[in-house]
Amino acid sequence: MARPILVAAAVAVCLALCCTAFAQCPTDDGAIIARYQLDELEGLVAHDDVGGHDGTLVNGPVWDPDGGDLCGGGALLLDGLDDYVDLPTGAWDDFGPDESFCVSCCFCAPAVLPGQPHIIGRYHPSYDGGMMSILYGVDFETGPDYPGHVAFSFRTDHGGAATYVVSTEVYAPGVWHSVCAVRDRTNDEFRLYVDGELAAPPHPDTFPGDQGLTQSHFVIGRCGESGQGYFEGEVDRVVIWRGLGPCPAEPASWGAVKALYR
Ligand SMILES: [Ca+2]
Ligand SMILES: [Ca+2]
Repeated sequence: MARPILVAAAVAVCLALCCTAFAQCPTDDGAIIARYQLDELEGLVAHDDVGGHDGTLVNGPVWDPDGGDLCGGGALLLDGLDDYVDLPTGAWDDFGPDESFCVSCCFCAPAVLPGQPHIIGRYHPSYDGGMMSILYGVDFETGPDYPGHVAFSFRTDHGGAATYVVSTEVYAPGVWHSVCAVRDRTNDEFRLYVDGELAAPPHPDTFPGDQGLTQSHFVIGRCGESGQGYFEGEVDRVVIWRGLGPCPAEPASWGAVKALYR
């Protein structure tokens, strides 16, 4: 009985706080292969206005035409229980072993979330084809937890452990944040940007050069096909780039990264 009230409260918090919050939105530099503005008013389709790889709403996400940050035009509210958006399977989002890619999104959570909430997830139960995630909070099975931190995790199916790039800082709930997660195979490093700034030191990419990111597919709001790690809150403007997107590698251009956000 209390759930609709909580969801309504979450919307109210986001609406009250997010519109006045500092917020940035990635621009469209680079080779975008999919872009979800999440501006729909109704229905079960999240349209990809670049690549046509439309997503499907599952288990009742709610369109919020008045939501969204400076990306504007509305956002999608996920309940943190079972809501997600399934993006299409297929080769459209496969990345070769030496191919760079970038995934960005905007999010606003009603609170610091427990567990391992996935804003973006990509995971196949067999681990075949690798995995990646953008997380608002990390709960490691062993070792310290990082509630309220933003993290980027990645692995191929080579059998080793996943790499986690965890933000140095905690990012407050109730306000919008933008995230860019980059696998840079030119410089062999992973980079994580939050609100237009490098959020952690670049992490070496030591995965073997014979495996990329294949088979699994992107999902908004949970850990890929695992049915775990649901995100609660609003998500806006999910963009997937082939290449470095708006996040070039050279330290001298990190200021330019911020300039690329509006
Ligand atoms: Ca939007
Ligand atoms: Ca639901």
